Amino acid sequence: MILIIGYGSFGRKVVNYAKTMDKVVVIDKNASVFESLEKVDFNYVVGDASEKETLNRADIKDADTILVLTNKYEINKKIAELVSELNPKGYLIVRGIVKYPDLYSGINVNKIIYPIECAAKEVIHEIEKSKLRRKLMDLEEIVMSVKIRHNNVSENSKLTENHENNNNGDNKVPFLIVMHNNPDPDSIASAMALKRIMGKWGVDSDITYGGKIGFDENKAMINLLGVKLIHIDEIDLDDYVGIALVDASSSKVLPIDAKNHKIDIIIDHHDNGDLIADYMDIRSDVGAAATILTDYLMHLNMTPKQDLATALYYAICTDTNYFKRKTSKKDFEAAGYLQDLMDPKTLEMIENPEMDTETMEILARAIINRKIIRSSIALSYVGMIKNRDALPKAADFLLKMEGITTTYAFGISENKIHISARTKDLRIDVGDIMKRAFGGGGHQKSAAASIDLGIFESVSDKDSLRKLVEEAIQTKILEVMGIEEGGEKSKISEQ
Ligand SMILES: [Mn+2]
Repeated sequence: MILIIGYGSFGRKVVNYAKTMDKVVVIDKNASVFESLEKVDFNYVVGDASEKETLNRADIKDADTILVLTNKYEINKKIAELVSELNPKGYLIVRGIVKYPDLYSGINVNKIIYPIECAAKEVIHEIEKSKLRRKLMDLEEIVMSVKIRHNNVSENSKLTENHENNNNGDNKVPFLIVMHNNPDPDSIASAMALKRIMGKWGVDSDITYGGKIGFDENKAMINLLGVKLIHIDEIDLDDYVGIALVDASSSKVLPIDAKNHKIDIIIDHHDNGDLIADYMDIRSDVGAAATILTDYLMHLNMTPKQDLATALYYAICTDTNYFKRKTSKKDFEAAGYLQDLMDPKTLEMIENPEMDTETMEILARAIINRKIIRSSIALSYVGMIKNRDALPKAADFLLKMEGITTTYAFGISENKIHISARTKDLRIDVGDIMKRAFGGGGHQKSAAASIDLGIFESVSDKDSLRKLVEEAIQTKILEVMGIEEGGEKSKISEQ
């Protein structure tokens, strides 16, 4: 039972909602407030709730929740004192006043609510919404202005068709959406969403990237969701009128010379940016750019289709490391919204992509070739590799072995020795080790380095090369880790 004390304008509202949830009993000392009602579909008691007798008449002991909502604060306090005495187990909610923050001190109150504050918060929420609405209007305006520029270029090129015209305007696409080098799921999903939004406004766009699509998960994401990406090497920037950046605002991570190019749109969540654009939405408080774009879709009433919802959801998951890294309320909101729209089966396939044979072979070689030092460090030379992404996987894989807490996997690709290191030992900083040993870098838990093959390049015999590389890398790593090889040698075993 819910007991509500005070049937004024506020109490009335609360009663309307509460009676859909449970049996409601209302107390008010003014009988006329009930008389004016056409239909009374709750129980009520007329009387002064600051008196025990009235509370007992309302069966105070049966109440699970008691709300004290009159607008007389001194009276509320009196009632609250009495209620907590008569029904100490009930959940007591009282109406507070900001002016007297200590009004209920010493009383066992579960929750104090401030109706005016609540209303003010709602107003703020609406202001935020109106700000975003305004922002999206700006975005649309800029997108449309690029479309107009694009139409003009097309017209002009038609007029000059007979002249030595090198750029046929008909081939031009209004927008190029540029992702950062080696794009991750967040940049891919954000680009997809922006392309969809522009499409809704009738503006075409292409998505481009530099570097390469690493990780099998990212490749699976692109293949399974049918995302069309064009490598920057196949792009002529002159074919585009407008440029938009997603998940990036720093010229250092982009495949184009962004500093010497007009940028129209930047949507990002990194705060290290050095670029400016006509439209900028950089929110460093959110965990993923996909959160910002999901916010856009929600406000534009554009419910994302399954493919886009899956991409955005996966993007938020990976950028926040499944909500373990910096995750804001906005990220949770966006993920919650997308969860109902995405396809869990596709997500499962993206998260667990089929492994290619080469990677599998390299994992196998990492296991077979491993050398265990001090029974917790695994070093493994995997030989020649075509796909360098297999190395970090091999290092991860070795870390799964019983008793192993630090791993180094290394192999040769394009005249370089590449090394990937992992550790779950908090006392070991592999980022620092890779840096000191080979000038590489990374974090405490994971790091990598590459060094020139140098004089080893001339060694043609596979076995000799293997011995030389193994010896050199191992010696250097152990030296930097402060492990004396001589004294330890007996402990090195080829299990
Ligand atoms: Mn991101």
